[in-house]
Amino acid sequence: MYENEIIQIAAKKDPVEVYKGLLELVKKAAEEKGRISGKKKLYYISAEFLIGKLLSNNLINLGLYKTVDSELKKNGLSMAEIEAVENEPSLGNGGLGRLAACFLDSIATLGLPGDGIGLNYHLGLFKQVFENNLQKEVPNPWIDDKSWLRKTDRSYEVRFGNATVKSVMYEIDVTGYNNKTNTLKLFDIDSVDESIVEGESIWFDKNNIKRNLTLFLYPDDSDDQGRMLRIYQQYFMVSNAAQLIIAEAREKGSNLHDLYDYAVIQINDTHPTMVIPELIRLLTNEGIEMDEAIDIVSKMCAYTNHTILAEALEKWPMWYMEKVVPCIMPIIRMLDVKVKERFGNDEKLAIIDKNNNIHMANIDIHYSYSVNGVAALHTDILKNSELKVFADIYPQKFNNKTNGITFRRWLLHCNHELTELLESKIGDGFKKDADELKKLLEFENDKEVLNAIADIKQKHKQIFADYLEKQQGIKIDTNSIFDVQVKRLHEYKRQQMNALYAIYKYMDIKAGNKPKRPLTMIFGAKAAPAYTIAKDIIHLIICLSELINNDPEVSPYLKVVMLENYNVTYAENVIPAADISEQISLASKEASGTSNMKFMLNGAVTLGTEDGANVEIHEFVGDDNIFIFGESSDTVIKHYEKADYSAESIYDADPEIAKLVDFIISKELFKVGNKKSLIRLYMEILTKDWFMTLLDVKSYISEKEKMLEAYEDREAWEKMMLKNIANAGFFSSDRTINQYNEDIWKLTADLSAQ
Ligand code: 26V
Repeated sequence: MYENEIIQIAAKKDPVEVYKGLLELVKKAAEEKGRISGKKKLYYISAEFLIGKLLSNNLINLGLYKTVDSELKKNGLSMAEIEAVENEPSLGNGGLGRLAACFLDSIATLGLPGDGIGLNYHLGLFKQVFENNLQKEVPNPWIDDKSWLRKTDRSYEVRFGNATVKSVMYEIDVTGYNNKTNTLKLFDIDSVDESIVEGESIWFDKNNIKRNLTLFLYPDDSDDQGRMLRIYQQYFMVSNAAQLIIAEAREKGSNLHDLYDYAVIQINDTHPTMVIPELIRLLTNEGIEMDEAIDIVSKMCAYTNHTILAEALEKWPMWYMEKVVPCIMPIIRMLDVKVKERFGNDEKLAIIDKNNNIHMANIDIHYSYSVNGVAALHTDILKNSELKVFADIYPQKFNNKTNGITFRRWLLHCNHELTELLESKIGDGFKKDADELKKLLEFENDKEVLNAIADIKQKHKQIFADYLEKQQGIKIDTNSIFDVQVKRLHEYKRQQMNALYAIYKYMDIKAGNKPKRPLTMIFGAKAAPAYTIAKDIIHLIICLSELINNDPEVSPYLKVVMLENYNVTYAENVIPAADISEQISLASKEASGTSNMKFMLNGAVTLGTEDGANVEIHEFVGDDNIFIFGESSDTVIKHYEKADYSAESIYDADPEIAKLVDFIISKELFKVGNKKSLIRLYMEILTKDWFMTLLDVKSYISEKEKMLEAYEDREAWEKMMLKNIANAGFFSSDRTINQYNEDIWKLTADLSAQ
């Protein structure tokens, strides 16, 4: 298919021209595959879709990758050169946005009619640059003539309190693997003005909605105006979604009384919550009685919770909402009154609380038919503690859907060598049925296969080392152990604990204990612009890398690397190269984690707490193929309940721990770092330590030492790698999406392409 076109495109030789040729070809091929159709359709509404670069992925899904790759080679080009032309859109913060992108891939691959709905942020999330060992945020423009966006003529009016805007809808094709396509629909307005951004910063006039509405993803919300802008964005997204859903259902013959037979909405965290009142409003405008409208909408909406952190559960002051979205306030009030009529004045169940704050998650839980968590432990915690009051009144609504990742991107695309090895040993059934990876277990004692797995890892360590050198000019030793922690920066994820390990190791080497093999500690993380302590932790890590990497006594044995602007592309490079996967959140706090699954699939071994999906990974691989440490979630939850955790008493009682913490304010670090920032972080850990770093730091250090020792038994380690790969099948997002469909969406698959 398309062979002649591919030959002609590859012959252009210029990477930009080749890229553009392939872009058009993919768009055409996707169009010719046809759209997935069906009476009932899923609308996956999400403020974030962290889609990554799309060219390779689309070529794989359309079955064109091999032809393109070989034609490029004939012309002296590499796929990597062509991929480098594409900008990576940064339309997400982290796990939640990347999950949405993996889900879209699986939905299309399974032939389910389902589109993503979101916003077309012009400058995305900020791009991270390091200056004076500190994070600085600059805009990340991505839209140009090389992007995948297609402008449509769909447009809706959206009314705010002080302005009315007209939307434009863009589309990006979502190709299914060997299947037809769905679309990601991104709404925007024509009047957005990138020139209002001040210089190379992320500052802009927050008042002018017509010019800033879709400028950035989650602009700094540390002030009222920033928070209000977020409500503008959210309402703009869902009002467009609601109008689109009604229009598409009508086109298919709905009389609106049966809207739930045509559409199901997955609400990705609370950001799209206002779709509930907005749909109710639109249906009543169409003459449907209020109670019936509520009933229809409740039968259409399902909500996914992605965090139990109280501070991350959105609640908006009523006066914001009155100002920004007055149209839906009467509906929200009424929804609140109905809850109070039915359940009394229990504050925990209220939509509008005594302080006139609107609790978005509570709207979702009362007025959807499904509420799910994203890993078994997370759902249990929701049901048994965080959302217990709700689980008691609506037990039938609560369910678990353990997250997953798309194997097309996180294996086929990012690790061609491993994919080929698997194909040659177990056939290619695993690409559609991930459970078939289990067949690899037959080879657990096969030296040739074990060596091949180790060789592939080594090859990727080299590829990553070259990439890192090109990106940041940093050289690393490919014979060292690659120990990787890449994820958003948050105290609960405890990058600071990993930094304390670096301090421990530095001191140990200084004391004369030279490790058998060098260790390369790799971090990648963006911190929210207003999250001071997170930025202090980044500062500490960069300072440690400066100190350690420049110390001739230590650097042959230890290196610390902070990846600049960690993004999907960086992830695709570093994950196949990792030996150790750091998943060290405070037990009970990480809802699922998804990088843990990506690392496992690529043969890294997990060093983790019993948190999120680590618990399920542990169950699948067994005690011998994972390194677990730290206090249990039950213990942690009890500490919070009793408020009896004190970092200071641990510090006082244990001089070894005190020594590590004290190093944060040592003269060595003051020499390379910012005193104020380091002292602030030191005080935070000593006097607050909300996420209990010092509770687990000792068991973390000893488990990590055990793991480094285990690495030296090469054959045993290779077996561990194999067992991790072989047991990763459950974590395919195809499995997750099948479960969403069977239990929640109940869509009929369009299998006409197969
Ligand atoms: C949001 C915020 C916003 C305000 C300040 C602090 C804060 C902290 C965390 C969040 C998290 C937002 C939701 C989220 O991204 N959750 C992630 O979802 C992933 C996909 O389900 C899951 O794997 C991660 O464990 C979870 O953190």
